[in-house]
Amino acid sequence: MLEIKNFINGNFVKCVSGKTFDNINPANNEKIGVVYEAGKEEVDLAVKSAKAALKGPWGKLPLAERMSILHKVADGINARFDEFLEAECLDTGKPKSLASHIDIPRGASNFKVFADAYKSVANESFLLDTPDGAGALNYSVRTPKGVVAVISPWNLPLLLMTWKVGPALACGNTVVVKPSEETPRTTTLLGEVMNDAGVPPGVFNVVHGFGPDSTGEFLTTHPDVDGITFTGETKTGAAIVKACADEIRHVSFELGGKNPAVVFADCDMDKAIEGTTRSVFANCGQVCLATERVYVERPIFDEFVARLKSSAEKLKLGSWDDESSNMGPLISQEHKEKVLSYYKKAKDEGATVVLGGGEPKMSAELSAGSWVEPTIWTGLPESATVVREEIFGPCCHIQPFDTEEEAVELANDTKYGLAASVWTENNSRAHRVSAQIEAGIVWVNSWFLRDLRTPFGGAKHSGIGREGGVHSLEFYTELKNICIKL
Ligand code: NAD
Ligand code: 6OD
Repeated sequence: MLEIKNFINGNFVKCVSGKTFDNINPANNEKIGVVYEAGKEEVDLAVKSAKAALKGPWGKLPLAERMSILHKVADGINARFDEFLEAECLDTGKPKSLASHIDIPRGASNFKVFADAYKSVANESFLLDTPDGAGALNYSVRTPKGVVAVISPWNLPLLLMTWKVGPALACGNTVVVKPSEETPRTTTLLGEVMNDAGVPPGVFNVVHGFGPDSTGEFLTTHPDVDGITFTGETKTGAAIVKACADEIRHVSFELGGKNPAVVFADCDMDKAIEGTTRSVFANCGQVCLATERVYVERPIFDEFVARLKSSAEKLKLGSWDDESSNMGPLISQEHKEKVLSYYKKAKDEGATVVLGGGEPKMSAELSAGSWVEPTIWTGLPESATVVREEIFGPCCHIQPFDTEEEAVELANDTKYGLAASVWTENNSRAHRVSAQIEAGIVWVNSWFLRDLRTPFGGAKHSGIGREGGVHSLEFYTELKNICIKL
């Protein structure tokens, strides 16, 4: 049985309490490893190691050397691509067709992109007139924030963790990462890659465990943590803010969503169906950017519903290593119960079930797994529970609309503001509608098309701050102005 340990100061360690929890494969609900749960003592050791490493070799490395080490980290992930792939797929159940195209390559490129981006970032300077005529020179410099706590979710474990660790290390910080308890493997494997790449001990640390009253809370309340970057549920974000309020912790939050797709009658229907099939069902709907509300202009409503149904019917649920499978299970039995409770609620509240709505029949080896059917509803009012709450499953509700104004209003009628997709071949409309949608990112005629130089984050309840490209500098560095009287 695989033992998954904490990674502290360059070493893999168990924990003084000896406390463990199970690592489960959600495709068949079988135990595939044991994870050592970090208590207060291990979290303290990890934070202290990170603090010491800031003052040690990492803090003193010339920029070019730091960036070259981060390139080696990316190369190290790619060199062990198959190991990362298997670890990610066993933890999540996701098909390798998905993880080999998205999760693992992005995990590697998150190090290269930020290392390259920060080599040539300019800072501002201003000459100030002074009464004596000699003037003063102001210029800004950026210094690392310090010890950064990275708390990551289970849906895209390596991708979302490295999306934060990459820029944090590129900016000269050190990190203590707490991956989701559901998906500890790839973060742990990254410890080996860090050692091989020559990352000094203490720069990258991993502590395993849960949230409240466990590793996550011990980390976010540790007095030597300088900033917390978190991806996860909105209510967890709120709990973290409360837990670290007394210490005035800097936070960067990427939170939940209830993302709309707006499909106009002038769209290219083939593209809209292909894109919406991905945006609703990819990763079994467990993508924060996923579409759960689809608004379709009335003249094409019936055709769109019929075609999305037929496209979703072609999805093939199966084991991660089945080359033909393109949909995995949900992350856990607990999440399956949650998603199925929404499926039931949709029926109770009067939905027309266009597709799915229950549990699929799987083969004997997979029958104990966390599988649910891809599901499409129509006919619910906007007040229905499944139209308002984030489900994080492979499902959507489709609603007709009559005017552009109505479409924008419907899209914005949510407390969330993470992402949206607009499907139209009318360029003016694309600009006009995108500008009015309250979201951190609006895709036109595409979905999850990522340029890592661009700002990424959520409006409203979907987050605090933006990361990506130079925007990550705002969180991962302290910007200081130096004023020299001439
Ligand atoms: P979650 O909030 O349950 O857990 C995320 C992480 O926080 C885990 O590591 C967990 O152990 C930890 N945690 C939980 N409670 C904590 C506490 N009190 N203190 C410290 N740490 C704590 O989220 P999840 O279920 O892992 O992920 C799904 C959610 O994440 C969805 O809501 C989804 O929309 C959101 N998400 C958002 C983005 C984004 O970019 N905006 C990306 C991915 C996922
Ligand atoms: O692509 C990214 O950088 C990113 N943060 C994606 C988030 C996906 C949410 O599940």
